[in-house]
Amino acid sequence: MTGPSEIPTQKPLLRVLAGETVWPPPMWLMRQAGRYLPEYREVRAQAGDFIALCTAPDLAAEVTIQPIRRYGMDGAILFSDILMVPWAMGQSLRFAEGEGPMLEPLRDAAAIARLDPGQCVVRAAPIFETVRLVRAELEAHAPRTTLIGFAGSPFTVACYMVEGHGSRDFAAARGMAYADPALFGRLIRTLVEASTEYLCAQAEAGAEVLMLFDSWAGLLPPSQFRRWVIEPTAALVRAVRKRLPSIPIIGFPRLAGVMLAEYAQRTGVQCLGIDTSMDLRLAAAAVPPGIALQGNLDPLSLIAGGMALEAEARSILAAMRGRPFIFNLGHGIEKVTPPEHVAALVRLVRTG
Ligand code: 1CP
Repeated sequence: MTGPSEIPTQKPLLRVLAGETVWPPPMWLMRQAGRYLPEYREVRAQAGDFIALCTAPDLAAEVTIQPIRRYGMDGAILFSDILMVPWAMGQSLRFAEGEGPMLEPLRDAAAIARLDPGQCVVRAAPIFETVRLVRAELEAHAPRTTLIGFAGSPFTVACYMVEGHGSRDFAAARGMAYADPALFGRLIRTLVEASTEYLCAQAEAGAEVLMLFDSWAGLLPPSQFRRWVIEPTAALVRAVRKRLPSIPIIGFPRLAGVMLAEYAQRTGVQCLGIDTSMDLRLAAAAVPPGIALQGNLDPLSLIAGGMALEAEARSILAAMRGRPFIFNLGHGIEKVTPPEHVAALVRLVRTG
């Protein structure tokens, strides 16, 4: 006899994260809710600024669901941003139109000491309400779609916090890591602490999977990668698992290159997000077989569409057949992407 706890989950994305091969593979796209969708632009205009949108549960839930309604994706990613953690710890943040995020840069011990990690889940309460609303909506109307919560990894979030804005090389942040590793380490530990609470609160509100975005991991040489990416990520995964032993976690150490294998072995994640630059067959050979892979279509091929898109998508499917795999992009969708190209990609992947 099979008791209720032994009935396998039917959601394809959760099956893959449990180590099963599901074919055709489940799919979703990084930044699938966003400006390439006219229905998103409409809600965005209603909300006013970006932080207002992230902290208005009805509106944030609506934009989270939009790509599910349009394409029936297997994963719905919470609509929020990795910089909402610094914001919730009290660092000033604004999203300037056309310029990206602007934070009051943290450059010394006093500024880092002013952060309030205990405040994070208090100020982020509207985000957890969004998670509750989305989960209820998915259960009612898209029961096969898995809700993914997320945070930035400590290193990538620290990059923005120290630098104050996006950058090609995050020289101020990486400079601090060399010149004053004790201070940079304090910031990283603060982020591990706040992000643990923030991710657990998302899971407790209904997120079924958690993803860690480490967009700038690839800037680091190996010794620094171990210290600022692998160790803090492993600490974060351990702390989350202590509270939620079975929550699947996807790590995305973008441009990690040859460090991918060590990241897979030492952080404790169930799935690796693979960026556009990585050969999927090499990634598969480098990581333990129980770890699922996710990726890695070039977002530019999705803008082009047609034969270029078809060739790229088919080569990914061929490389990953027979393996636990989630189809995704290798980086976020671009805002000039034609929505009908996304529809064509979904049809292609769904027919295997
Ligand atoms: O006005 C707008 O519409 C703002 C554009 C925008 C959007 C749609 C930003 C500003 N953030 C987001 C949402 C977002 N960001 C999501 C949610 C949903 C989804 O995936 O559908 C997620 C997961 C993120 C994650 C994020 N934010 C990352 C990691 C992934 C990546 O792209 O590398 C990073 C680095 C950020 C910072 C950020 N937020 C926004 C921008 C333009 C940036 C990049 C800044 C830069 O470095 O130049």
